[in-house]
Amino acid sequence: MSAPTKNAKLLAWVEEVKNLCQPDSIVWCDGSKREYDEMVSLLKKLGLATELNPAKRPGSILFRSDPSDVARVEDRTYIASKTKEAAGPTNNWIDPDQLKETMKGLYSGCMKGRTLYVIPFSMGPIGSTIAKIGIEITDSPYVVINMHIMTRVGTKVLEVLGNGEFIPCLHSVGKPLAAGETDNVWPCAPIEKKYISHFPEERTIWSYGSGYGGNALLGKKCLALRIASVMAHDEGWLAEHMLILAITSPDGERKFVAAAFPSACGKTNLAMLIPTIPGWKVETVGDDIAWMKFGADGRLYAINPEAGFFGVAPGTSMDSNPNAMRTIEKNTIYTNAALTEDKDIWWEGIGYDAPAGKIIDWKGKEWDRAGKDPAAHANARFTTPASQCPSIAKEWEDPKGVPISAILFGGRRPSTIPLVHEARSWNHGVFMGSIVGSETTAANIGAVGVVRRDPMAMLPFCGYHMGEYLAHWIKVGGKTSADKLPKIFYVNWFRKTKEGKWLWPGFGENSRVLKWICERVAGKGKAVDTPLGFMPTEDAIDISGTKVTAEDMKELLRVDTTEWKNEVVSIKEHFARFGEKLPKELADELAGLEKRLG
Ligand code: SAT
Ligand code: MN
Repeated sequence: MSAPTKNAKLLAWVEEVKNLCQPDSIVWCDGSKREYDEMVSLLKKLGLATELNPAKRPGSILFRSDPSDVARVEDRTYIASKTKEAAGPTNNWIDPDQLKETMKGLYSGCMKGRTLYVIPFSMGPIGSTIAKIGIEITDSPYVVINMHIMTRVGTKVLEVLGNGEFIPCLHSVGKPLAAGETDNVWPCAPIEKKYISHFPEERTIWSYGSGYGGNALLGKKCLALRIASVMAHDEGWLAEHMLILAITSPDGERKFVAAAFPSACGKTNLAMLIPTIPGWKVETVGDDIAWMKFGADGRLYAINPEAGFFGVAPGTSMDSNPNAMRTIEKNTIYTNAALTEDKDIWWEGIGYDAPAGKIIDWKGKEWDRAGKDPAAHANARFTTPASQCPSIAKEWEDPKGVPISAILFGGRRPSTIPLVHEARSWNHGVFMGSIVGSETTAANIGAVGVVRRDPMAMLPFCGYHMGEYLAHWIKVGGKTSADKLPKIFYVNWFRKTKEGKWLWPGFGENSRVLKWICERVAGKGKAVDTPLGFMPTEDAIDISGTKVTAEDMKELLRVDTTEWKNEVVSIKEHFARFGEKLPKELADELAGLEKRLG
């Protein structure tokens, strides 16, 4: 096939990769439905994809990955900047020349027996000034179909690219085929040969050995967060691990909110929330990544650079997230879910018992219902088009983005952190983001109640020194007037009583907290000044019709000075990691908090 581009840099790169990886053939992806269907047929023929019951899940397929290839591999993920210092204390670093040497050895001949696919993709609406173009070269048809859903793929992207710049993303599953050999199981390389590598100065990504999620769909965490965070730093914007939602009050006032939570804290659920307070409406712009830039009016505008949702399946049910359940009714790729006898999917926490009959677990074996092993992998995923989401906001593809009025930070904190508090200023809000963390629970090995700090939920996704990243946040706040900046809030849906009972019902009831946040943004909303920042008065959050008592509310909003003094000690340890690079403004915020605590 002749190449559908004249971009010299792109043509030269494809030629170079072809010579290195030695594929049998090259296909330039056009992003069409026909191409998607052809890939699906191929994957079904190989036995890698199982077609689901068209009466129940039209257009949907199930994959089972290799048991070693089920999640992102953080300890095999590298930021190979020129110096170790540039990658900072929170990233794995290898000298880029050395890493390239090693990886070239692995890439050499790695696509033998396979097709090399060239996937032109746009992160963000095609042609938007905020969007970025990447080209992923991969030998995985599974990656091609997932990229079709998660990004905007195809010939149109090449037209917009012209002779311009793109981000090269090289991917191989790392499993060359011998003559006549075909894949009969999910192809990947053993863990010690997996590398998810980023070369931030060159804006380049090299991934080897994994076919799964964030390791292989290189537009997502690799480009849209790790590389984009470096570009955002240099160009004066923000690339963040945040959902974006629209919220409309009963009087029709509409605002946009972005929120950063570490993994497993309910970002997708919040993005698709159905409010329990009458008259309020929440709509979804994105569930994982936000790129935010200043508009001509001095406000921060956000786009969701993705086109689909790559969500965790277990725990997703008509109770926890009905909008997600409706989104995945059709045209969805499932990975590592269980398969029922009538060819539907099932997982733990789907809201109903596994149906009668044989269930095939995520490893492809008949599931033992009485046994200890789950039927679906805990990180089983759905890949589904955002356009199918019933709560999708009409602006979700607006190339200008949506103006952000509030930014929320949060994590799982059974104690210490109140239900909600509001920053006094931008810098104070950056401080709140910098101390985000989740407490380990009985489910984790090691001490219970230890806080794992995850600044802005970006710990695994920041492509450079975390101290400099925090300094960048401070700098962004100086680019416009304070009244134009989003207000910053810290939320905690996970506070418990001493007896271990949840104090807050969560899910749709979180709309009650969002309502107070909207009121604060509008200059209303009753609040008290506390050492932590502004907090709602005990009657400010509407709890009518819930099981939350006035006593619970008191506890949810309690600031325990002893706990907070311990928190300060823990924050000091956390900040010490950044040494000289800790912005002075954050040290000042910590000192201010310590003083206010008395
Ligand atoms: O596999 S991904 O990195 O895309 C998803 C996740 O880890 O949140
Ligand atoms: Mn994520």
